[in-house]
Amino acid sequence: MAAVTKVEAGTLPAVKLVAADGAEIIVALFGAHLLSWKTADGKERMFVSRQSALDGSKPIRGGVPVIFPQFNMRGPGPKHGFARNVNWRLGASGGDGGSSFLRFDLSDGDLPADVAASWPHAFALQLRFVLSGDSLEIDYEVRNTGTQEFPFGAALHTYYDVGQLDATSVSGLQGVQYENHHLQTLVQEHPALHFTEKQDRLYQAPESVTLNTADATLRLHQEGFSEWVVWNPGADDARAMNDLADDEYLRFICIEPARVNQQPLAAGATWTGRHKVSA
Ligand code: TA6
Repeated sequence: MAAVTKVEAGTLPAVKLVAADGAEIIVALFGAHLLSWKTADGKERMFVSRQSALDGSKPIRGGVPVIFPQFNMRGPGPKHGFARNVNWRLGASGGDGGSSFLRFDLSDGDLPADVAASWPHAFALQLRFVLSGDSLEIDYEVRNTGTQEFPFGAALHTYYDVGQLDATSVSGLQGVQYENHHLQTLVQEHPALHFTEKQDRLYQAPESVTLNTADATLRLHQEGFSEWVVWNPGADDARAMNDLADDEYLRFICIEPARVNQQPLAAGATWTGRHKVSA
């Protein structure tokens, strides 16, 4: 039987799900933010900075920030949107022998007045974290509950604990077009992407890529999104970030299923994105 308990992360209320096989996740209500995913062997798969705020004063540095309604500065609102900065509700939880889940909800009625005023649309978001064996699936749903279309971008800004950056690579991107942080459009030549300097790339998404680290291989699969964003800040950007210790960029990379450009969602319509990570 799966067990669901209330826990605290820093001062943030969070929910812990332990599956029948011992795999577990911890999700903060602030941002419906996944803070930890341990497979049944006890191995932590997510990275969270030891300097991250865990008190609701700013976004959490690590885990899985939920991006909505804009990616980075690709929209008129705050960087990466507001969904990672507000409290969600635990909507449901459960499990049947093989898999177990937590579901979090956020709709316009949950927003603080200033946020609601800055984004005056009727919407309902759902995020479902499903554990089954050595896989974690995150199902992301955006519903337009209003009478007019709205534009949105979205992402699951996943920070993986890679242990050792210089032993890490991402494969499955050979021949795929990407835009780098100098806004150049290029095609990846090499079978594997290594991390010897800052990387901030938007790839036209193949459905699956593989993350290879010194001691693990993770298969990442996405549906419904349009890009993979691959990011590591490198030494200089890391030094400039006050919620990341100077050496911590050596411990993580982000690989994010994303819909980087805001695109319209018609009144009454629903968009779904799925991200499955298999160890
Ligand atoms: O997804 C990569 C990215 O857009 C980078 O450009 C970098 O800024 C990163 O997100 C982190 O953004 P944050 O607002 O969390 O500092």
